[in-house]
Amino acid sequence: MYIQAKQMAMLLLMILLFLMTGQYSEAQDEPEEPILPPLLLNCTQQGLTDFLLLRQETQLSRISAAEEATTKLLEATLETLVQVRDSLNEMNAKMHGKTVKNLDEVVCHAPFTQVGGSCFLLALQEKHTWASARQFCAGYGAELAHFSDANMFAAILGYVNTINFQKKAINVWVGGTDEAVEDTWLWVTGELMPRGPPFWGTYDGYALQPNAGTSQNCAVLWQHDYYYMHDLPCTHKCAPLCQK
Ligand SMILES: [Ca+2]
Repeated sequence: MYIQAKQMAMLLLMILLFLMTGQYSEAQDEPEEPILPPLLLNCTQQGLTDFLLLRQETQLSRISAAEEATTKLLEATLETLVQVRDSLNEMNAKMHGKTVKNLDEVVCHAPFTQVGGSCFLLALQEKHTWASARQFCAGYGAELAHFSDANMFAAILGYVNTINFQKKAINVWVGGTDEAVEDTWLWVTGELMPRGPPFWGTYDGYALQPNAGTSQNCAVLWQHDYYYMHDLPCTHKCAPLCQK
């Protein structure tokens, strides 16, 4: 026991001297060489690994921060674009509403009546040839009626039926003719007239108008066919439907 204690005291003394002098080296402490060098190597690798990991973490952190900033920028841009889109939609709706409102605000002076955004006059008491009816309208600064929109045509039929509520057998001149070139029907504006239904009617339910060749070159709203258009000799006497 005494020897072992003495040996232990010597060992402790050596360790103490080693710690105090700081003279330890791989060459000087041969007994511990097998243990310490690997530990030193491991520490060096661990330190390098830690350093690389730390650097990667820093880089990842920076990338993450940059991505977060980019995401916030994209979100802000998206929000701005949504606001721009909504503003454009709102402006478009306002412009559309203004256009419709303007159509409703068309002012027609008597004896003209506002129909579908234009001013019309059906002179039910007047009886004219087609050319004379056109002159009659010109006296009001107007033209014989011309239309290519089914909604406008429906509005005109409603107006004609309102004026002729007594359902007198009176036909109504509109501003269409194929006098210049047979079967090329033009409005007085020079525009091509629409063909077929719902504008043109039928004779006896099967003969689609116009169908009378060169003998009939002027367009009329024919009362016997619910005022659908028919061709008629331009010399017939009918009531003018003026538009301006
Ligand atoms: Ca004709």
